[in-house]
Amino acid sequence: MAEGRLRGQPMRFPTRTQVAIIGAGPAGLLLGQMLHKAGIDAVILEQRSADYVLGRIRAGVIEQTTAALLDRASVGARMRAEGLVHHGFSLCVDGERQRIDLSRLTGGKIVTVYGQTEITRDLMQARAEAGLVTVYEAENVTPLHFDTAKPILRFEANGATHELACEVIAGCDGFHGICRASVPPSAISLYEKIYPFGWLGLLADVPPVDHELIYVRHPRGFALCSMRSKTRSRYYLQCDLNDSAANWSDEAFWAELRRRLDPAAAAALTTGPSLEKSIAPLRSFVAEPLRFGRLFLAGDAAHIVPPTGAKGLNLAASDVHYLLEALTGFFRTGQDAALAHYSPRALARIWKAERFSWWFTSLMHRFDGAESAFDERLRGAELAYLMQSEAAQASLAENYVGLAF
Ligand code: RFL
Ligand code: PHB
Repeated sequence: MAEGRLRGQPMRFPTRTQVAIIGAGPAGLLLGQMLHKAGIDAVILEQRSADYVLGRIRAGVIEQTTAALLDRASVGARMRAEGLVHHGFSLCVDGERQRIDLSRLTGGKIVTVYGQTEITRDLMQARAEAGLVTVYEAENVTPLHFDTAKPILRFEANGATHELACEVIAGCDGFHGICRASVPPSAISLYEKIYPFGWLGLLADVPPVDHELIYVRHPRGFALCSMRSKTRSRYYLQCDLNDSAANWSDEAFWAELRRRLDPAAAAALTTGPSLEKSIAPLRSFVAEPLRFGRLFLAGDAAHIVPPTGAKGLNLAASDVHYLLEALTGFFRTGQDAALAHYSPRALARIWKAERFSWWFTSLMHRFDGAESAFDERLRGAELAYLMQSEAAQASLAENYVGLAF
């Protein structure tokens, strides 16, 4: 693995590649690995250090299609060995629990609980073992000339300015990245919805309260009981958008979580010191299109979903699947036409995941004054329908395990 500031040594930076990838999150690393397997050369430029990227606590639920993609990329072994296969999860609505039997409702499908941090680590390791170049701590990365067949990435590293010539730029640089911001505003449409609350997350080395996830709807607000392993738990509480994690002692977090759980779960909850506590805002966002000449957006650079349906990382993976097909077609045929399908194909799946994530978020959270009494009654009816109707549960399950590519 090449690192811009590795032990302070000067290093030779690559000057040419087929695909220049910006961002070493799951989208960029998975794309780099899939391209490598397809015999296509790629260089990744990442603004942060590898340790910083690995320190971010994010997604935890992997769809079956994402898991299959990780297998295809030859990075699925540890996920298969250490990931937890989940056949269902629970909804807890105002103290009443209903199990959603994912496998029964979807003809045998499952999800795997395996942290984004671990996927990132596996991808980084595969990249290092294959001797592929990732420039960490690359500053002021700038995509240039992507409206021509000869795009360039300019960046700074080790105190000097460098240029990387390429044929295609993959913008895998997350929501705050430079790629989407480099597109002329007249060429892009942005669709956005901001929710009036956030999620306060806590990670702790305590056994999970249940062997499956519990999504909790409660008059005090949403809560989620998740996990990373049989000994590491991840919990979330709906919180005020302007709240700060510093306002929450561990004791206050556990007490509030206990209040929102049903009595059996509250009694079973094991508490302990937090390893991490942070607040994330909730947002729905889509950029259209995803292609601008030779610049392609993938993952959070192109779209954001609120985390309620656990779709963010999985959507990044499906983008990579479609982008890989476009790029392998392009490098095989040399024809730009092969690149045309990426944006419409990826967007069709993205909007379905946006719909599901918005629906599940709207259903499970407390909206206070942000909705009318009529809307509140409708939401109550929809929750009651979901708790009773197998057809409604089948729709939830179908979306939760992930729609087919
Ligand atoms: P990432 O993971 O944000 O990676 C983008 C990478 O690009 C780098 N970068 C740049 N590099 C060079 N030059 C620049 N100018 C750059 N600008 C940015 C960044 O440093 C970063 O390393 O995007 P990617 O790869 O598309 O992956 C998407 C997923 O990370 C994301 O969808 C999920 O983590 C979303 N998400 C969650 N999804 C779930 O399914 N379940 C969850 O529980 C969940 N929790 C979360 C989340 C996202 C969060 N964020 C973004 C605030 C919790 C949080 C806090
Ligand atoms: C998580 O474990 O971080 C997680 C799980 C399911 C979600 C969101 C987050 O819907």
